[in-house]
Amino acid sequence: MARLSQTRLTRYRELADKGLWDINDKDFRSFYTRAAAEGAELVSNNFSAAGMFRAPHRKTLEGVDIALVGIPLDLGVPNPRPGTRLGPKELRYWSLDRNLVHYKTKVCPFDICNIIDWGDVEFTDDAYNLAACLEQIHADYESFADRDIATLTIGGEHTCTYSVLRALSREGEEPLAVIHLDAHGDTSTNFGGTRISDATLFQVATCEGYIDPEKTIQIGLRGRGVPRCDFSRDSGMRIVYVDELQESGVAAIIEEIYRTIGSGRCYLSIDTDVLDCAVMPGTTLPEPFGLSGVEVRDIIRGAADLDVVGADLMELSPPWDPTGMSSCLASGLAFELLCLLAEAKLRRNGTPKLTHWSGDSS
Ligand SMILES: [Mn+2]
Repeated sequence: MARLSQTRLTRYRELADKGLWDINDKDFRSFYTRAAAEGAELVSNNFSAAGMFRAPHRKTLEGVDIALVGIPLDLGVPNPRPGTRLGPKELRYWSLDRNLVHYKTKVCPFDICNIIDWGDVEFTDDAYNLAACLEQIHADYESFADRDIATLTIGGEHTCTYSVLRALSREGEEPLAVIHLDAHGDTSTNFGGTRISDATLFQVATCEGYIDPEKTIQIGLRGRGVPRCDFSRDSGMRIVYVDELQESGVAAIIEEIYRTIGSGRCYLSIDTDVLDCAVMPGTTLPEPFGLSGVEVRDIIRGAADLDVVGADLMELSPPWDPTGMSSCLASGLAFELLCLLAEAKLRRNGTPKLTHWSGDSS
């Protein structure tokens, strides 16, 4: 049997004889070496040790740039596919399998911003009452907005985004511009007999003055969402049906995003059902003929020059995702969102700040 020469075997064995983080890639090596030295849990899947994307668990908000937040809610989901309340838990699990340095851009969010895993919004009192839950979300997100903390939210039904937009909207400031990726417009009226739901939130947010419909672009609409887009169209939102994206390509749609959003503060909201049902069965209202994971990824990357002050990934529904691959894909998109938020926050801050694992762990 042919064997490699002893000289080559010796060389390969020397190359392989490295410490865990002693990796050639200097960006990767420097971050992981620092985080390990600070006591970050970089290997184990123990949630008590490692937060979402291995961020430190913190409740204190002083000096924080970005909070990772779960909203485990599906109280307002009327169809027979509940389960989004389990979205944050499953995304946390899959987030531990992602690199923390972007493999392509070399961006490490934790080396440019102070990032915490704040945990989940807790619904203790009035947990059966959707309106009360939305008030709880609003109260928590006001504490982030008061400190200019950008949030990456993992849902949870899309209704929750209403409370986030409400908290981000400030007296005396322009209403937010919105990039909204979804199979549905979510601008219906009184759908299912309630004013605020995952079918109406962008209409209500418009009518209450939180978002500017003329600076809102809805991407990926199709199927049962199409006949319910009257308010989107009539109020001046830019609607990109999935067919337009698939015919003209992501680059052309990114140009439309910049043209619609302009240079002001904007929010990026992704409903997981914008993805094709074949790659995203784990969502409340799956729709055929949707976007690929790569298309959604490239839209997120394409938004890199916008002033994004918050982002979310909603409607992830693990009970309908028996292989876990919907959540795996969602975790990859969530990391792209984290990089996007961190770079936008760095521009607003002016100078980089570090995430620290050592020190205060309250
Ligand atoms: Mn939606």
